[in-house]
Amino acid sequence: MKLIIAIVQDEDSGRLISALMKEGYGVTKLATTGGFLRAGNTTLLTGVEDEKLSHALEVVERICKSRRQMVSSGLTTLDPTAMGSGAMQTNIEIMVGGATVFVMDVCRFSKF
Ligand code: 2BA
Repeated sequence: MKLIIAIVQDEDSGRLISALMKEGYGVTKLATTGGFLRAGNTTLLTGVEDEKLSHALEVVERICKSRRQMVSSGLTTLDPTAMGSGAMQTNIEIMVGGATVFVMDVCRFSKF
């Protein structure tokens, strides 16, 4: 058995949960926060039999879209040592998603 840990954008999470459950997978949703953007994202836990892993990952790949996002490089202006140094706050474009996925071996699965 494998545990899929999929970090996805909030916008995709509802459709992904529905699609996974429709295909018969169990899903647990966690509200998480990305370290870089400090913004909310969603982490889904899905335990799957080894032979279903590829199919489950195909569902994740089909649903989760990458999106361009503008972020402020405002850290420079929050840095007090930068005050008066002429440091400018600029916007940079990054690509977020579709999904960041970790697959782990499950040594034991129990329901009590
Ligand atoms: P965040 O850490 O908020 O990152 C959001 C997006 O910001 C990333 O999208 C990436 O495009 C960009 N980014 C992250 N760190 C950067 C940096 N040092 N410089 C420039 N741009 C940077 P994704 O790569 O699609 O990641 C989406 C979310 O997945 C991340 O949100 C984080 O919550 C998670 N994630 C990504 N890689 C991870 C890893 N190796 N371990 C744990 N979580 C991870």
